[in-house]
Amino acid sequence: MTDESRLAYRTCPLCEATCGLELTMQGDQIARVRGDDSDVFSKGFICPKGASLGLLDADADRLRAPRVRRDGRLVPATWAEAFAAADAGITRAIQAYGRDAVALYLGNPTVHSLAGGLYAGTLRKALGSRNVYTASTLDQMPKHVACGYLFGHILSIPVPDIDRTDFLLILGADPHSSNGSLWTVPDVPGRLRALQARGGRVVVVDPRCSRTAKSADQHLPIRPGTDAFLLLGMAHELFAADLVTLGRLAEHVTGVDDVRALVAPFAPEAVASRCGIDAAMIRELAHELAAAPRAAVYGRIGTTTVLHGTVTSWLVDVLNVLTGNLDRAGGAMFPLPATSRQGRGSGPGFQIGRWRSRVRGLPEVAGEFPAVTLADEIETPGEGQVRALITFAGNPASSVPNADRLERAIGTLDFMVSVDPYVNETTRHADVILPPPPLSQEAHYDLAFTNFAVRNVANFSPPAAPLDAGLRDEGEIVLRLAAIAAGLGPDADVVTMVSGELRKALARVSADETSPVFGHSPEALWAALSGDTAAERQLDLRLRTGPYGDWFGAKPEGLSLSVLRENPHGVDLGPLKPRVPEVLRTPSGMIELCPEPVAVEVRRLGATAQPGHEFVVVGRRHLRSNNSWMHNVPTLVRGKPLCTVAVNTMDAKRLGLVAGGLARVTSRVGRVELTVEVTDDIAPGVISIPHGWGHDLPGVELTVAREQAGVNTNRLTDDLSIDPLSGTAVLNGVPVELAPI
Ligand SMILES: Nc1nc2c(c(=O)[nH]1)N[C@H]1C(S)=C(S)[C@@H](COP(=O)(O)OP(=O)(O)OC[C@H]3O[C@@H](n4cnc5c(=O)[nH]c(N)nc54)[C@H](O)[C@@H]3O)O[C@H]1N2
Ligand SMILES: Nc1nc2c(c(=O)[nH]1)N[C@H]1C(S)=C(S)[C@@H](COP(=O)(O)OP(=O)(O)OC[C@H]3O[C@@H](n4cnc5c(=O)[nH]c(N)nc54)[C@H](O)[C@@H]3O)O[C@H]1N2
Ligand code: SF4
Ligand SMILES: [Mo]
Repeated sequence: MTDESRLAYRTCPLCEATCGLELTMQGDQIARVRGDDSDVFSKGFICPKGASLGLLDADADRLRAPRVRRDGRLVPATWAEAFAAADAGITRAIQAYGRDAVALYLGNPTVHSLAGGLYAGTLRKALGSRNVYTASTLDQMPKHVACGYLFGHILSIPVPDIDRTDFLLILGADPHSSNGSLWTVPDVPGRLRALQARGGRVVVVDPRCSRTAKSADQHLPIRPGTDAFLLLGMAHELFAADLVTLGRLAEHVTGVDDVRALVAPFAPEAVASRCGIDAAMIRELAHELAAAPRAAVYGRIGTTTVLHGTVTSWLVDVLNVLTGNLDRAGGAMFPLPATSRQGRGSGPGFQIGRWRSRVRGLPEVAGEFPAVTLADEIETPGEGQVRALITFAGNPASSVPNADRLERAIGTLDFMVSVDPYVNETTRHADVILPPPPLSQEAHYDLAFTNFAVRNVANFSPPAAPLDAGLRDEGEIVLRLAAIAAGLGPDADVVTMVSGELRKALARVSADETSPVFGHSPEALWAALSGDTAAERQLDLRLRTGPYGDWFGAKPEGLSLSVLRENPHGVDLGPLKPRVPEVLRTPSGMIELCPEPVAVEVRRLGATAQPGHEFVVVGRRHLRSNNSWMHNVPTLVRGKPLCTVAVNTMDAKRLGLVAGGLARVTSRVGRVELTVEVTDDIAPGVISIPHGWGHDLPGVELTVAREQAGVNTNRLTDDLSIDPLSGTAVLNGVPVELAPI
């Protein structure tokens, strides 16, 4: 190592907050990580995960060469051998059984990288299989469906304008721990404090008194899975007390009277016993929301990964609309990312079920099937049975309900290839593992989370260090898999392939009369693009033709990749601005407040019986953990074990459970045994277990994580239990039995 050190700036890709990091590079290694005080968005904020980027990159268990299975063992191989093996396995499966026999699972980190943002779609298209699965149906798909119906596009998701609001109602989210989700908001704690300091109020609805709930002005414990009832009661009260004020949106909303009729059976008295919040409180909350000058309702994991996820997610924005808070400063607003195209105010709208899954007949949503049904498609014989699997940045054996069953199913596949840096619970079953480079060696631009950012910003991070000899750029790895899936073989010229795609895109924009470069010659555009790689040139095109772009010279002050390179701390594009009606893509050009598929579910909800389980399990997140894959960083897992079952004090006493002792938790599908934490922070009848643990399976090569293995809570969650509209797994509110050991 040399003494010479230099600073490099980059956007943290580990969670949705997109903090700016300042890396001190010692040679090509990260010697120190700090929050970038000059970052236009995060202004120096950092969390323990971002601070561990150097350790993550240097992790000794990170694969630095591909692995290929030989005689049953995963052994190091050259890239040529690995791609040849991938080609043989995928081509054989397609030729023998057809394209649907090859399933694709796209995991959470695919939305945190340029490789995923630009090329996951290329891989999907090249594969042409209906068996596409992603983490979305373990997460936010209900929000996509609700917003698809309401606003016409699955990415038109409003976010609370935290810096200007006076009242924030948070349901089923703990942004103090998660740093925000579908809400890109670096330094949530600081911004919430500022909200309170200017006289605003924060109310948190959560069965657990989370870190966010502790910092809030009010915490309302709710029975898991019942937020829909609370929100229906609030909507009922808004109508009953004549508090509905659409404001500027009045001429852009249809279906308000239909919603009034739909919520009629859900008076606060009728829903109180369902959600465990009393009627007077529900009324008060509705009045407070209506009275606040500027307010926003926000729901996350506890409102999506539940039985009525789509209805609940829809209600969140129904309340924003009914109180006149949608699309106004300080309310719930639509960001306008630098790489987006502004719309025309209407479009084809949104639908689900254009095709159905083979075994359970579940509807396609956004082109994919529910992750919970992957095991069915692998296990059930017949035409179209899944025989091979590609995983890209996913750990489904850890993340998907009824994990034991999915694990067994994955073990029976003819072939599996994974793009992943680790040999973990999932990839231990792979025949080929293709590792991406350390994060600091990749260029980064946040294509996904700028869609949900509370300020419009743009940051580009060039690689902080050159690619290690022996590694491949992740984009190239994914493109090569796409070429293999397309039948072009393992040695296809992928650079020419993407250049061809880029030239087609240039031809399209220059022929599109709504594009700012309509009529330009594609050749001239091609010559004007900058970027060291095809990915960077693609990014340059999107930035330059985007809403803040330089439009290839027409707006000389506008954005381009070169401008972002000159501004390593990012470019601030200002606070969010109203976007209705331009943002809408519904056929009517209106906000369609009462979509019939959602209304059907609401009517059904009224008729459901009150379940009588003694215990239900919910999840939680910890600042030092990140889903299933960051437990191999010693500084993050040091100290008290994070994977425990939290039990209410009274429940513990009654069952004879003691802090630090062991409990057995049993559900319809499985059983786990883990350490008990006794606390008043969780409501009686509810227990909480974090996900992403259980690293002690045979063959897992995670030395540190193995020491603090924990158990996989998805051995309890039930693959038969889903939100009917979105197919999203029920991860919160799962009935279980609890007993001491
Ligand atoms: N019970 C329960 N289950 C849950 C949840 C819950 O709250 N409760 N949460 C759900 C949610 S919200 C989500 S998003 C899913 C997440 O579940 P998954 O989509 O399975 O993703 P992760 O657990 O984040 O695992 C990421 C995988 O990508 C690999 N990886 C990390 N970085 C990179 C990279 O840069 N490139 C590549 N190619 N690979 C990389 C890791 O080694 C790991 O294998 O889990 C879901 N499962
Ligand atoms: N540190 C850290 N940050 C992360 C992640 C991580 O694993 N660790 N994962 C990232 C990912 S993939 C995602 S999707 C986001 C998720 O971001 P968040 O949604 O903020 O996730 P959680 O921290 O799990 O908070 C969910 C809260 O919902 C509560 N809850 C459970 N069931 C219910 C219910 O029925 N009703 C209500 N009202 N509340 C309920 C839980 O008690 C919990 O406090 O976080 C992201 N950020
Ligand atoms: S909050 Fe998220 S983006 Fe910010 S440093 Fe932590 S992991 Fe990175
Ligand atoms: Mo997630």
